[in-house]
Amino acid sequence: MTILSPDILSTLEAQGIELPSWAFGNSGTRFKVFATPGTPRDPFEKIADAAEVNRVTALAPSVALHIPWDKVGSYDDLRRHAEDLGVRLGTINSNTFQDDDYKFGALTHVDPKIRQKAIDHHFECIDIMDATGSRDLKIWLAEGSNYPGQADMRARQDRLHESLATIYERLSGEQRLVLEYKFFEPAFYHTDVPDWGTSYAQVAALGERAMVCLDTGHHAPGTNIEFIVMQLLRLGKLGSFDFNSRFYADDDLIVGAADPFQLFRIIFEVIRGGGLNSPDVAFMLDQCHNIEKKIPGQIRSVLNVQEMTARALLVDRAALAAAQEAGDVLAANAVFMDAFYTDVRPALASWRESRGLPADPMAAYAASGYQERIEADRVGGVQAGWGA
Ligand code: LRH
Ligand code: MN
Ligand code: MN
Repeated sequence: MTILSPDILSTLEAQGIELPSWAFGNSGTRFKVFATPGTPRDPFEKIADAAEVNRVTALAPSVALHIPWDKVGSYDDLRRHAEDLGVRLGTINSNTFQDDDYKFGALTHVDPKIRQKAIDHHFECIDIMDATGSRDLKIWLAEGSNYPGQADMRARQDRLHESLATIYERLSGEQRLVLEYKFFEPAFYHTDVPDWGTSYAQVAALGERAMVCLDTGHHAPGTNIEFIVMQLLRLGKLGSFDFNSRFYADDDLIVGAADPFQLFRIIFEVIRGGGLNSPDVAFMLDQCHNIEKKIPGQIRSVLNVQEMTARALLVDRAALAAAQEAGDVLAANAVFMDAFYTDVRPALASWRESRGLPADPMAAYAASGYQERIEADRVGGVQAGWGA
């Protein structure tokens, strides 16, 4: 007898988590980038590594690209390569944070020529989306100022709106724009899109196909992230997640590593708000594996999301509602915590086996020989992009 009902299992079966191509490249802190043997040398190898994660978990059907880190001569070839390996190309992430011209801003810059350059970069990303069949253009802006008085914050919001509107108009069909927020870094005084409210205000002014991206590592310590999830779902504006975990700032650690209970609470609100397996809400990872091996790091990550989803699906919602309505504080909390404390790992392992998947995907990957093969074959890997 499994503790996971057929309903829960079919919900879990439909779950898909998008992997970031840059998780497979070398990355680090600003102090040191440790080279990892077997690191992909081009986007094709990143896709091959991502496909390994999907092969042992059936949880990761798509891969997000970052431009220009993942520029290739032919996106048709990259798309076919992905499809041959059983995955597809997902979100296209723009990058306006590694060009000297953007030192004082990109989409918010005072100089219209610099703004146009940044807009043109997004047009290029949309052309790539047309070739890859990607739906989402994800924009994170490293824009802001370091010193009070340095910038006209209000004028920058106005220019941001104009630039985003120009980019938004270029989208076609089902394509969407998702705007990611982050409270600081690289700017340390003000950031132009620091919080969900600003992202919401900007995307609401664009239209229906503009949504907010919530990166779980982008909030001040102590922020109630699940409240934001609830609110954005309530407003119909939660477009996507960048999942990772953090102890201090934007640590980009394995999701669920720092605070599994927070991940549980977030996923509970996703379920409550109808966002689980909804086409409107993309589940993505945004992580860097600086010291651990990258492919198992990603396997661990998607398994953590699956495990917390299973636990959150176990919450007895009827009992919870009854306790809430009765004002029974302790009973409501107990219902919630019972689900969180349930060990679903044995049930998930036997369910995986029943679907022809490895019961323990981490062990299956380790035994597959793939890691040894890439370490022997690949020399001179590329960085994830931070220093490239
Ligand atoms: C910014 C961010 C954003 C970038 C990624 C590499 O901190 O979360 O999503 O695209 O990191
Ligand atoms: Mn992110
Ligand atoms: Mn980040």
